[in-house]
Amino acid sequence: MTRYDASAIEKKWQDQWQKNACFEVASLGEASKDTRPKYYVLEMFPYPSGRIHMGHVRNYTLGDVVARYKRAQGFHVLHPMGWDAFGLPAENAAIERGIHPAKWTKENIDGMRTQLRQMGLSYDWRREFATCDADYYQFEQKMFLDFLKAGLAYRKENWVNWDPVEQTVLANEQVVNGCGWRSGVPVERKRLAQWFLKITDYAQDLLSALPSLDRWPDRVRLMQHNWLGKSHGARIRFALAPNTSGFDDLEVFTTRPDTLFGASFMAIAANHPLAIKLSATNPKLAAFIDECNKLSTSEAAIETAEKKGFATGLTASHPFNPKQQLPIYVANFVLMEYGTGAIFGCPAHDARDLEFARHYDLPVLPVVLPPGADAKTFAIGDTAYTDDGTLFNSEFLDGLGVAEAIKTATQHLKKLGVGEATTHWRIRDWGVSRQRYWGCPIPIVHCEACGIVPVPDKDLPVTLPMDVVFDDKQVNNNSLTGAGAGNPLDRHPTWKHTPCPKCGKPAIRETDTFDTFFESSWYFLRFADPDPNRPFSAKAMKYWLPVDQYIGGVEHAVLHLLYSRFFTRALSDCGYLTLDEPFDGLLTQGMVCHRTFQDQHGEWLFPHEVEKKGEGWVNKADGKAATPGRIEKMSKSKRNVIDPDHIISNYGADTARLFMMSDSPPRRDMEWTSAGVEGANRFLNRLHTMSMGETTRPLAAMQAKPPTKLDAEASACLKMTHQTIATITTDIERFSFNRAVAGLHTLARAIQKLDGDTPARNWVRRFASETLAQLLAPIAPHLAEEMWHNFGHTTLLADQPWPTADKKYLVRDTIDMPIQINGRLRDVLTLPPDTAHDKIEAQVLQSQKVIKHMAGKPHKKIIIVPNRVVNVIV
Ligand code: ANZ
Ligand code: ZN
Repeated sequence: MTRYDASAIEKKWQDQWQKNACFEVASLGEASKDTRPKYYVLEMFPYPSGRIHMGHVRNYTLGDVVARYKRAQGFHVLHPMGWDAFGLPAENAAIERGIHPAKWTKENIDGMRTQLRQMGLSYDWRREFATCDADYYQFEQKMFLDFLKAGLAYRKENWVNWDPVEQTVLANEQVVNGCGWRSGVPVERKRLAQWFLKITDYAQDLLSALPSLDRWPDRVRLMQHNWLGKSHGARIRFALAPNTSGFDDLEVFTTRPDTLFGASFMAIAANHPLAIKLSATNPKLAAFIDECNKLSTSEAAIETAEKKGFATGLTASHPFNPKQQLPIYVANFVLMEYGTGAIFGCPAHDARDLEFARHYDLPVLPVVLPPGADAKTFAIGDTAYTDDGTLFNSEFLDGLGVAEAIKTATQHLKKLGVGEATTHWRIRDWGVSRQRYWGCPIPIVHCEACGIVPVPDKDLPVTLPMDVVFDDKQVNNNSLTGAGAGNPLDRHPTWKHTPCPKCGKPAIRETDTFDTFFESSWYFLRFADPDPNRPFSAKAMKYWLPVDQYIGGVEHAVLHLLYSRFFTRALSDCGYLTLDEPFDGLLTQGMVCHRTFQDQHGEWLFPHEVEKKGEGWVNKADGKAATPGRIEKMSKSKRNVIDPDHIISNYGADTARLFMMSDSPPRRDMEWTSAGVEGANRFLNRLHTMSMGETTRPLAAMQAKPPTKLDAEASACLKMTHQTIATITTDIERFSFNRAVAGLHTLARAIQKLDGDTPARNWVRRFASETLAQLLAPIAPHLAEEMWHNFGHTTLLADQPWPTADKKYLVRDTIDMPIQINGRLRDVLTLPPDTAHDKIEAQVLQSQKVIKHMAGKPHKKIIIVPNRVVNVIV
């Protein structure tokens, strides 16, 4: 069989689609006059790192299947693409290779655009933009100033996560297991003045709206729920001895006021005002505080670090029993940024407190008795008891359950005037300042006389200077933020010097730039109306938003997806649009995996460096055995990567797209295999050959009338074609693309089985083959278009409506009826629908399996649920 020339065919149809502007969406004025219902499908836009990888191929194919399908279904589809183009790799390229970030980024975009075009994706390329263009980021400078006016942005000095490799601040969301999300090295703590966005103002709303996102994966909603982290608890003020360094009491936040009688110590954060005060006269404490400050603020880092404390020598009184004095420690596991920066420790019922208590030999008194345990003998060993139970050792709380005891204890505290119920959020405000060059400049001027001065509208945008010097070694101590290393803006001879917009005296520009998540928090709005004169119009938002289907990686569950929900609300409050939730449906695709291989020395091998030999694998280079390892997410470090270019040039984009969709459902991880690629390619070749018109299986003329009489085989093929339309339609609606591909295979086989040259058969063959091309089109659009052309059409398949199944063919011939005996499945009978009950009974009682399981006993009753199930009661 000769292979079809994928590269020629694919190029031809890509040119045709472009020439006919098939996927271009009219600008708003005309677009809103379109009578079709709108549908906005969007894939998370890529960072222009250089080349596309298989994760991109999967993501964009998924989006393209949805977009092409919806278009054929009669929707007015917006399907755009652009570039998330600010970020650190561009700066690293500048440092390592001396290329300007702008040039590096542009070249990468050009390369990747070519690759995406080769994939035949149905984008409206006229809407493309890169977030590093001043045309784009000018608008977000204005947004930031609007946020500032609305009190949604503020500047504050505080402790931040500092990535020592990237030389910049990271948001909490960007610290993974205590390490920088990109650099992978442990994050340090540093005190800096930073700009923040008040995402906490929206915490309750972001939480309350989660249940309404019913087309989002539960997993993502749960992650956001936990990230927002609302907890109910109490604030309690513990009295200190008079004249304790100017403090009267120590306020703590707790979720467990019920455990107060088990308290054995107090602990405060290293940066708690009391600790700082005490350290002024205590060098040892000062040294301990320094040590704590090296530890990152991330929860994971704190969880794994050894729990250490410094005894201050001070004590606090127990609120219910003022005679009991609790020693106060400065402890490395208490965060200043959470609650009040102070806790009471109850070792019996909190794991960290227990670890701490064992280390410093503090009492461990249990106050919650697990169900069924004996109060006389129950003791805490290595693990704290954190579940529900009955209070004991707790005076007036004894006998209560945990929830009741929390209420009672809180009421009591309130009566004493030392505490009250409160809610607490885990989420903190979003720190958006980054000490980097390749980002959007923060439009602020610092003036000695006037303080913080927003750049006036008439002076916007503040553009990045192009003449910068990269030198990560050079540290500038005059830096305004104190974090000069790594930021060429800081060292630029002129850029940062500007007259104060207010008083005209010499002043200095903010040299920090925005976190790149700033750009991705509103790009989906811009796509709907990329007008040079405005960020977007409210009218366009009303028409196109929300995004009907968003598709991307689950790794963005709490970063990008939460920021975007916040941004949409904040922009709405600033009058830009009227919308809360930007993404109506969300599909998070699984990873593309591949087997790993190692050579004799344990070095990783690329898949193309090995070949199968007998049962095992060998290294092509030396013929020696290669060790196959686990099937893992494709990653450069383990070399288990396949270059999409290689697949596209050898097999064509359609093969890559088809295999991507055939292996597993989109949400799950999939394994890329060469056998799978070969299989997909063989199938397409078969379809191509079929469409070339074999003489033994001719097609009826294009306009031929449907025959009045069909023989049994032709009729079966016609029926199966209609059934396939119905099932593939449902499969695509449910994103069961792998099932849709299986359906295509079945239909192709049925068509090939139908031979013979009679008018009836020729007619059915044309109908079935054309339908097959139509159903294939969202997944393998080039070959489908070629088939359409080979069948004699002069129209473009991309413009054809989706086929509809004729209901009269959807009636099934047989039904599988499960047969249960006393509720347990024992057999399945295949019967015509609506079989008479006495006939069903007779067949059931003849079933060998039923006879066996009844073991000679008579049946009491046979219950038949028509066309569903039969239950035999014995
Ligand atoms: C006493 C106690 C007893 C607690 C007990 C727990 C169990 P969530 O649920 O995450 O909100 N905590 C409060 N502030 C803290 C800080 N700044 N740094 C470290 N830990 C802090 O956690 C609330 C619990 O975390 C609080 O309840 C407090 O310990 C601790 F059997 O108070 B608990
Ligand atoms: Zn001034």
